[in-house]
Amino acid sequence: MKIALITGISGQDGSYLAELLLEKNYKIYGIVRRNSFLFNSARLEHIRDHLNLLYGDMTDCAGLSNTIHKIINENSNFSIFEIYNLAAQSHVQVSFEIPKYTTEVDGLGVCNLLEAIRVLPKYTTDKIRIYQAGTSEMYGHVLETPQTETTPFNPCSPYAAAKVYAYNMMKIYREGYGLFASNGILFNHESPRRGAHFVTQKIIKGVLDINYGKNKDGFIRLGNLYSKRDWGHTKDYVYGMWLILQHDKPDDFVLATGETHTVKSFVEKAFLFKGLLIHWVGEGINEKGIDQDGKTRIVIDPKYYRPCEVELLLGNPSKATRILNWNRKFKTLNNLIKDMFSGK
Ligand code: NAP
Ligand code: G4F
Repeated sequence: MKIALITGISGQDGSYLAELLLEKNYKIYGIVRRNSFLFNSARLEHIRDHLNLLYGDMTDCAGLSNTIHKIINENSNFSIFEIYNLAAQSHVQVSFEIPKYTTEVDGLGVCNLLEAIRVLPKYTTDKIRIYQAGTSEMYGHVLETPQTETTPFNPCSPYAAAKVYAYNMMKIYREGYGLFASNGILFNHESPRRGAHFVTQKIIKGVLDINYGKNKDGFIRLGNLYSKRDWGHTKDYVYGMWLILQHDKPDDFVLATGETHTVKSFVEKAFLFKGLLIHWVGEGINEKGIDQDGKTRIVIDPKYYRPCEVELLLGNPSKATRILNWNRKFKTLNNLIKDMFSGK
């Protein structure tokens, strides 16, 4: 019997990964944070009855340890126990506002998890595999393009610094204690379930609101239009996470599309889906996106600028393609945008 624990199961990636593992007949546990209503269940409603959800928080080491013991005790005959650590304060700009909290969850949270596993008997740890949700943000001010598994990290946000710590802890516990501990280095991935404050979803929802006359201003406020991102579809990336843990040994893998686009280009493509052709006037904070009828659709709001910006992300996924046979179903940025508009 295969069992899995997903931290961050209520998030974008967690919900798609849970669907994938259900299809593969895993018994799934998930850690959720209590909130004043119950927990954030919006992305899980359709599969809620098939999941075993437990309250927990990455900052609570005793709680994590108890959870892992409980799962092992409930499933004494398990063959493999896969742990996907997806929980994080995942917004880069927010990490500048709450740097210590971000470090505690995204960095020290991984130490808490690894320690909870390390102290288990060897015959148990030999059946545990851990995936850590590493990120292309770790490359920061990039030192090489395209970025691969050997490109040095050069983080430029509290979020990225915490993720580099977590990445290193995974390697240390792999090399030092022999744990099956693998890092994914995932480039940006999006979907209809993407959080509303990430740029792609903000643009898609903004275009839809304009289209349905729900946006009184008639325009979207954005920050840096010139940063470049390697955007893929989340469904392809959670499949890659699963493949990483099916490999015969623990290792680190880049998952990316190998294409990069500016935020500006994403804006143009998204508006074009609804028949609006955007051209640009002005410079810097006065730059505007105007449609074919002369209506302003994009304005710059400096509040969305970051203290440090990752200007260029472009990943080379050839190691994952070659070793894991990872292939993407969503081949183009337009495929992704179309699916995000579908809202499903
Ligand atoms: P997301 O939608 O923001 O989901 C984050 C999840 O973490 C949510 O379930 C959230 O719970 C949970 N969480 C936050 N703080 C927690 C805490 N203290 N204890 C326990 N759970 C906590 O992020 P995502 O896009 O699915 O990303 C999943 C992981 O991949 C994250 O680690 C992210 O940093 C990493 N990553 C994402 C991308 C990407 O492009 N999406 C790329 C590379 C790496 P609530 O629902 O209660 O908030
Ligand atoms: O959508 P974003 O907030 O994603 P970002 O910062 O690349 O981080 C995401 O991808 C990482 C992987 O590389 C993950 F690790 C991380 O958890 C998260 O999922 O911003 C993308 C770009 C940035 O350059 C930002 O400055 O869009 C630019 N941008 C321009 N205007 C904006 C906005 N970003 C946001 N969120 N909101 C804006 O109004």
